[in-house]
Amino acid sequence: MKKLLYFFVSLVMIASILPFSALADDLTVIAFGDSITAADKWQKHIEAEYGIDIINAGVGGDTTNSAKARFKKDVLNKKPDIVFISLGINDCAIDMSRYVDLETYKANMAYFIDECEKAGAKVIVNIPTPVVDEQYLTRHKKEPFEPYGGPNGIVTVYADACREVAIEKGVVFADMNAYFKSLDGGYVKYFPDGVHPSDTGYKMYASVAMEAYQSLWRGDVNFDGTIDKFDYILVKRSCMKTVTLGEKQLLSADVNKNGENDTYDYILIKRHCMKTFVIL
Ligand SMILES: [Ca+2]
Ligand SMILES: [Ca+2]
Repeated sequence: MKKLLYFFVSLVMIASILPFSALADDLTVIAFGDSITAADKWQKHIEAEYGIDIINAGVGGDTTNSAKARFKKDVLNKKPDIVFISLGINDCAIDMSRYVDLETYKANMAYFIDECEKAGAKVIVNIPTPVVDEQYLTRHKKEPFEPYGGPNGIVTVYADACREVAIEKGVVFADMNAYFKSLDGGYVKYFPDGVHPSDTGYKMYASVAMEAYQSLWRGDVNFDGTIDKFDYILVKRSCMKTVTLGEKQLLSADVNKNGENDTYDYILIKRHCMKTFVIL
């Protein structure tokens, strides 16, 4: 009798899970940014490796000001579920007319985040990558950057401001700036023209972006916005091979980030539900 009851309870639970599984393959993901995004290279790495299609809404040379003019058309009107926002390097080109001052940059970033969230989308902010002064200065005047100790000095100021806005707004960010700067042997070799990543650089960029993407959904395997017993059951059954999870669900299910769907994952989800552990 107990077994039969369990069977029916399970059926009800699975039925309530199924519609969300379908949703997993219908997510509209947009990358909104400048030339680093317009090149469509980091997105292609994500598509190839994880099967996640990303709409390219990048325009070369864009600042947050110029991108604002096309934001509604290129982002909001497409009804996105997830938006990567990747802007800032052109804003801080202090020697050029397109320069956007720091306060305006912060206000624009906050505006993009707010509008995406109002439209029901989750946001991932890609913190601007560092630049290589020597190559950068072959195309820009040197003097305006001197108060900042060079072009990368001002990029760092904008990257820090970008991170602050993301933290203030409570959205996920992919810290490209900190990541590249922390590499053994430095970041210079990954930016051959001083600004745009090399093929390897784009691959690294993609892995940092993907890490942020995964953290949006970690533990929330049925994508309903909460981590609860349904997620626990899904992951446990996936381990028992009585349920097959989609690719995106498998990424969300890997709570302990070891690249596998295993016992630890559903134990952590259970502990999260019991409030003895917090999935970040
Ligand atoms: Ca859930
Ligand atoms: Ca795992």
